[in-house]
Amino acid sequence: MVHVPESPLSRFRERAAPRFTSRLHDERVAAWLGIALGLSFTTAFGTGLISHFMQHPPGWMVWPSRPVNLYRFTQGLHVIGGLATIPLLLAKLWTVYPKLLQWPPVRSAGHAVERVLLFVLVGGSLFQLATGLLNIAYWYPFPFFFPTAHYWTAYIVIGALAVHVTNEWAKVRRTVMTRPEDGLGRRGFLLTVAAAGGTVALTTAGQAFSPLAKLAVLAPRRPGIGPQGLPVNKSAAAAGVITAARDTGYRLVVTGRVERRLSFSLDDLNALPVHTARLPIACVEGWSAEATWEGIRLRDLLHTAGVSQDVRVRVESLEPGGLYRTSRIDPPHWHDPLTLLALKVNGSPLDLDHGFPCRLIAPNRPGVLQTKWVHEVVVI
Ligand SMILES: Nc1nc2c(c(=O)[nH]1)N[C@H]1C(S)=C(S)[C@@H](COP(=O)(O)O)O[C@H]1N2
Ligand SMILES: [Mo]
Repeated sequence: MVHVPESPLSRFRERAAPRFTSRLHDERVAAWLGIALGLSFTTAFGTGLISHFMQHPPGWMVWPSRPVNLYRFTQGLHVIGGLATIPLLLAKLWTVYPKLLQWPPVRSAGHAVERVLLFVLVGGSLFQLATGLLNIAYWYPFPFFFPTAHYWTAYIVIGALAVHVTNEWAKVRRTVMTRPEDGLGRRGFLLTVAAAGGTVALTTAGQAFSPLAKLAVLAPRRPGIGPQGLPVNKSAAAAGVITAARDTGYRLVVTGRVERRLSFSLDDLNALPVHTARLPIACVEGWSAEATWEGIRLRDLLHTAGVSQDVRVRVESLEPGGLYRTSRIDPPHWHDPLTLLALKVNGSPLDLDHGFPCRLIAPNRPGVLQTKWVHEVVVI
């Protein structure tokens, strides 16, 4: 027998190496969690891109105004699905963390690259879920602008995910296709994780789906709670518009590339033909709430002013500053008969917090673009 002298390093390793006794640190659990995470991150990426490009469409991109609830659905899926992913990711990290301490840490150049990418994937995923969660909680303990950071990190995560899936695909397939010899605890663990994700979804889905509103204990905002039964994101006081909005000298003007410039007092607006639309406010934060809006069709106003069919329009708020004081309306949206300059909601004049005297409401459009306290329509 050859006696191999123990090196101090190997002795250290032996003592430092934790013993991973749970069977749940195994490939089968990791594979199923990986599949679930792959699907949820891909969904979040797709719905996130929709949200980004609806808010910042490049010149050539035109979004349809129907289906009315499309954005409400994609953004609900993005936020509620993202929240439900948190327990999945934590479970996956717990399952695979023994690999973090594997020895030797790198076996080859290729393995080194793989590990670096894995750190990028894990770090990026945690970053996306954490910043998304903080954003819907209106808590910004970080120094960067959330939408920009969340948007660009998404590309890093999806790239690292694509490489990871390519590397792991064969192993995952093999693992999930073979029958395990023992079912010991794995099924129970996976069901527990699924139940945790399901519970998060169930207790937040009510922010978008009113039949579940009573269960929405984890949702920061709920339909039905707020003036006129609608949540408020930015109040009139926070926007600094109270005086301007209450001013009896208020006028709504239609300007820019028009044949006739128009100007209306609030009484003039109330004398115009009224139309009704049942439409949701669908906030980027995932909550949404439907309401019955009454007001003037934007297209009627533009036709009266005299515009060509393909113009774009910008609405301007009385709000003196802030990111959401204006928004652009492209032809599919301003031609849509449901796009209104609303004067009433749920049967009474708009609350100050919902945009009195006049707000934009249009189908299939993120909440941030449903400009409140509108006083000017500019044809561009
Ligand atoms: N002028 C102005 N309009 C605005 C905002 C704003 O900050 N300023 N916030 C928007 C956002 S983020 C949402 S979700 C909706 C919310 O409308 P509500 O408060 O009537 O529910 O208004 C939008 N309109
Ligand atoms: Mo919003």
